[in-house]
Amino acid sequence: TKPALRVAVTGAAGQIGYALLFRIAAGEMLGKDQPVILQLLEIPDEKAQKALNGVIMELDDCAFPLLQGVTAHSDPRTAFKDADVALLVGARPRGPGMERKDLLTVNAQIFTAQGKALNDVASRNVKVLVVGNPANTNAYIAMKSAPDLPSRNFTAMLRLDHNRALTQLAAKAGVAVSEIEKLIVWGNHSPTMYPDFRFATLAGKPALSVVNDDDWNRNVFIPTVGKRGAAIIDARGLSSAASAANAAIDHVRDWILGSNGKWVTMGVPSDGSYGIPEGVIYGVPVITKNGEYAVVKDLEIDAFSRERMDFTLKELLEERDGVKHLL
Ligand code: NAX
Repeated sequence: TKPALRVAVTGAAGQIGYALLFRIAAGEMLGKDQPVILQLLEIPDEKAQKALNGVIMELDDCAFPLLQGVTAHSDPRTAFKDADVALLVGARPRGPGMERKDLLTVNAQIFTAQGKALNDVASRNVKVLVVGNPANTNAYIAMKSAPDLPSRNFTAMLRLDHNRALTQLAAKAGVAVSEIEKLIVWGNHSPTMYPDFRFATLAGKPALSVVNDDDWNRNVFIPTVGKRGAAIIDARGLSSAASAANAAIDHVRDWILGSNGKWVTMGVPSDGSYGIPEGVIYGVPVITKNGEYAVVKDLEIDAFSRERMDFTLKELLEERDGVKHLL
């Protein structure tokens, strides 16, 4: 059998953690033949640690054949030790009366510390996925705080937005989600993101030949995908958890095991293509193979798309400027 991979998960006692850990332990993220060790981080707070212990008791009670160990941590320097994969889910949510600027600042402190810890103790090829919001900027901060690790290994989660867009397009076109390829969500994981189906195919046919409805694109598709997080909170009274965990699994599984030639969306540090300044963590189409991703290049960007892509970029640059003095 293969040697176990170490998967660190932060915010492990939170609601996404609860929807995520059991699926990782069941082999849904790294493969049904891949043993795993879970290294779980929570804040030192007594209640959080007690809740984390309860989650571990339930993991124990599943007797997962692939789960070779689980440890609880309150310090990122022990949680990230030798980690092969790090899922940074825990973050400070916006509290009452908190400005966006304050949110950026408290999270910058968390992700600076976690980036440094990854830099010092994780596997030299650790693959990092940031889920905790503001995800792109948190990933940027962690990347900047880990100069000894490859920047390309720091990614942010746009996959939930990608999956949401797949379902909206499938419903409009009357096809199965599995028949859609080449969908993209550009930019920031925020309502400014730009879901783009100009290159998509439906069962091999250009999506634009089936769904040629500019009004639907502008006034239904883009806002529905962009505001889906808020719609879930409104309906459930809680933010997306199972679908977020599912997207995290999709993201890491495809990154490590490959996307079989299909396009998937990942937030990755820009290499300068599409006019996105180098290093900005931006959602782009990628194809993954053998543990690496390659950005799909040279797609034509029309005037409407340029405008949308610059709009979401502007927000990311503002977030970056807001934390510059802390890095
Ligand atoms: P919860 O509040 O249920 O859980 C978060 C957990 O993280 C808590 O148990 C908390 O104690 C812990 N935590 C906070 N700071 C920590 C730190 N410094 N180290 C370790 N643990 C820490 O939130 P949940 O619903 O699980 O959501 C987690 C994050 O995902 C939030 O920031 C949320 O905004 C973000 N999301 C991101 C999505 C995306 O697509 N990128 C979608 C879903 C979700 O909204």
